[in-house]
This record gives sequence, C-alpha cells and structure tokens, in this order.
Amino acid sequence: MPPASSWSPVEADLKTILKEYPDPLRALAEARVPAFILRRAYAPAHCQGLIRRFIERGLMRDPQDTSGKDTRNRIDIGTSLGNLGGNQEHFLQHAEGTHQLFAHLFDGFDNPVQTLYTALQALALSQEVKVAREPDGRRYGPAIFRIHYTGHTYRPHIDHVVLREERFNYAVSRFAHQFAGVLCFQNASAQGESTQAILHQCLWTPQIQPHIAAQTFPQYAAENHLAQCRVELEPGDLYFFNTRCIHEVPPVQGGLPRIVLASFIGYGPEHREVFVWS
Ligand SMILES: O=C(O)CCC(=O)C(=O)O
Ligand SMILES: [Fe+2]
Repeated sequence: MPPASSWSPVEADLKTILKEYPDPLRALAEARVPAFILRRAYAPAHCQGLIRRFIERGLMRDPQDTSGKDTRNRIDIGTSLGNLGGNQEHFLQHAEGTHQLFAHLFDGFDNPVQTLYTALQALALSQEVKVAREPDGRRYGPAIFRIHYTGHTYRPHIDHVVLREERFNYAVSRFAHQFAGVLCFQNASAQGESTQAILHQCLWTPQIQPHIAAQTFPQYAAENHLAQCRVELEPGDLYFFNTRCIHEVPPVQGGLPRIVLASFIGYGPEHREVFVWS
C-alpha cells in the first residue's frame, strides 16, 4: 500500500490497514486519513436480493412505481436519532421495533449489519464495539438503510450529536469523536458517473458554521484550497469516515435510488467501548 501522500482514502484489506495504521480509529479522529474503504465487504448479490425483499415487503417504494402517490425522496428502514431524538421515549421504543424487524429481515442472506460491526471491531482493536445504549440498557437502532431517490442531496454538513444536534441527554453525548460506517447497497444510475459522497479536509469548528448555514461552503473551500476526495463505491463496499469533516452527497440523478446501510460511531481513546447507532 503506498503511503498516503495526499489526503485520499485508504483502501486495503483489514490486515494491511492495521499494519500501516496500527490505531485506525485514532487516525480517523485526527483526520489524518479521510476514510478507510473495505472493498466487497458484503456480497453484491446479497445487496440486490435484500433490495428486492425491501420492495416486496413495502419497506421502500419500488422505483418502477410512477403513480406519484409517494413523493418522499428519502425513505429510511431503521431508527434515526437525528430525526426522532427529540423524544427519547419514542426514539427508544422505535429502536426496539427496529431490532425486532432486523432480527429476521436478512434471513437467507449474510447479515449486513453484522458485516459492518465485525469490520469496525477489527479497526477498534481492544475497544469493544457494541450497539449504543442508555444506562438502563435500552438500545438505540443498530444501523439504518437509507434509500435516496431522484433529486435527494446532502448539502455540505457534519454529523455530531453534540456539536451539531446539541443533544446532551444521551449516552452517546460523551464521545468526543463521531464517525460513520456506510455500506453501499446500490448506486444511483446516471449516464456517466453515479452520485458519490465527497469529503472535505476540513474539521468543523464554530468558525466554519456560518459557511454551512449560508450554503457558501463551496466558495470557502475553493478560496482556501481545501483538499477534498470522492469516495467511489460499488455495491458491497464499506467505508468509515469522521463525520466532523465537512461532507456532502450531490443530487441523485436518474431513476435508480442510491441505497446505503449507515451507522454512526461514537469513539474516544479513553473509553473502553465504541458505541454504534443510527
Ligand atoms: O451516504 C453517504 O455516503 C454519507 C451520508 C452522510 O452524510 C452520513 O452518513 O453522515
Ligand atoms: Fe453526514
């Protein structure tokens, strides 16, 4: 593996990553690397099989459905702290429902949530990777499928329970660092190239926030010659990145939705555990 001479994702198998980066999560926390990419972590055929199942079970809209009755451009299968965290009771009940749903949703296929957790455990060394939970033991959702239809975009943003969401009443608020693990299930179709995430070499600070709020981050990034990288994924590829780095996903084009399995990760070198949720 060549040394990362510029700020580009590190893609290799776990053994090689660990050789070059003996403490991978610390490297992510320091944004020394934008991302770790594990190619073919999950079988592409299983991605397709599960997407068919989601459509059959009505968990997502069939992209062929042009009736126009359902106009959502993002559909989630799972529990989102970002969207539901305002009501902790409701959030935790919803998460319990997700655990029940996921208990059999993958029957007959490899379990993609397990794939994500197993890979993360390898990167986390002796820290224990587990589903985030409150002190009374109630668990958060373990991961979430996000189905993004035509036009959906994530403008430049960060994800952080404290720095962005300003939540202080959750067990995950104690982690200084937040990462995401994203497993590509399906790329959006587009003539030429498909929609892919872009990471900027810019850790969020309060000074950056006005540029996020005013949607002028692209100009700020250009003026300051900030490095960026595109994370080119194929179905089955898994990547981990620091969600305090400004990141974005350009608009989905074409009729095929972009589908990912995503989770957030709470990390601090001083903690015995690494918490995972969605
Ligand atoms: O879908 C992706 O690749 C990244 C989405 C995102 O912004 C996130 O997971 O925080
Ligand atoms: Fe994000």
